[in-house]
Amino acid sequence: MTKLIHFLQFCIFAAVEIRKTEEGTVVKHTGSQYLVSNLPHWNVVTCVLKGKLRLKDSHTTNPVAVGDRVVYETEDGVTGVIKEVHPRRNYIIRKSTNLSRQAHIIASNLDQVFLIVTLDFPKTKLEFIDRFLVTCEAYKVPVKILLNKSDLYTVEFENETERFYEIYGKSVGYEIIQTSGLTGLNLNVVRERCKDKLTLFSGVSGVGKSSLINALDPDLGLKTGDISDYHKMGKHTTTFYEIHPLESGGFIIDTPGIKGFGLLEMKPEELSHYFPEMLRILEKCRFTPCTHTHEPGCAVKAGVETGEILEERYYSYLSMLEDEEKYR
Ligand SMILES: Nc1nc2c(ncn2[C@@H]2O[C@H](COP(=O)(O)OP(=O)(O)OP(=O)(O)O)[C@@H](O)[C@H]2O)c(=O)[nH]1
Ligand SMILES: [Mg+2]
Ligand SMILES: [Zn+2]
Repeated sequence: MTKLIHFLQFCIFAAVEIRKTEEGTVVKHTGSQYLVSNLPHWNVVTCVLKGKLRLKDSHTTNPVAVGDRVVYETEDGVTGVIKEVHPRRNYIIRKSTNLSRQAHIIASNLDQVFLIVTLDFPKTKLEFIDRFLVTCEAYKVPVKILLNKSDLYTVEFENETERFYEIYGKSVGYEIIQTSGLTGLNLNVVRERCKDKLTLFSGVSGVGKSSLINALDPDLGLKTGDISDYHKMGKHTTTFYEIHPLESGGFIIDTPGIKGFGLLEMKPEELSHYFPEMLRILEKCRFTPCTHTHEPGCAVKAGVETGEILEERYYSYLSMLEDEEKYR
């Protein structure tokens, strides 16, 4: 009997010994599998989620997102089970429409976001850009704009390009980098900005996210798609969220093109805090809080009159405010 007990004790001890607990970052999520790596190194382990983690958070469709720091158990160093997700430093989240109950975490623990935008093939709508930027501001993730496919913007786009710089560069204050995956314009600037950082590349389908990442590091060989001639829209080629190591340093997350971008619940009086150009002057409004719609002595409305706040942005603000009130 004692021998048996000793044998059992040995077995338990051996099992505990073999099963190691490790930490890593989720670098890809496909269906039920999560690839986890010990960043900044690149030893990838294929993991599944422990049952109860799957049910943990009913407000999001994905309890574990790319970028999450996780604790997992592994016996062979090749496969493992995720037991715990560390609290997120930050994240970017979206609802597919204003009506959807659940939200999707795009990625977490980001150093910065590059919003990839095009003026044509496809044309990125200002409404989309503004909603995306508001989310970055609300979740405190630094964001830069890459104005991509610059090779296409010949003289007929001169005014549009200038206006784009006036709005997002001069008035709001974001850094804008003109890029082209095709000609290689400013790729060195982008490589420099990506060094030692985890950068999310996001934007609508077809703006050239995967092509740009390939141009930054041709060894990655990511799949790219066409633009439909008729609708001038992308075809949703990238289907997974995935972190890639860049040869020149840093890590980039390629993502599927975003379709709709419903805002998350925020208080109407809070929204203008996420428009940097409004945030700078809103303490001059006579009333606090002010929704900058009907209140007398409103500094934001006065700013629209003088051109300090640009009309395009103010209209975006009003449309988001309306949505917030409609879907509350
Ligand atoms: N003219 C021009 N075309 C580009 C450039 N970058 C990408 N393209 C083209 O745009 C199309 C879409 O490129 P992708 O890299 O697949 O776009 P994506 O943003 O990754 O699209 P999704 O994965 O669907 O979200 C392809 O036909 C590319 O050849 C560019 O800088 N200039
Ligand atoms: Mg892609
Ligand atoms: Zn006001």
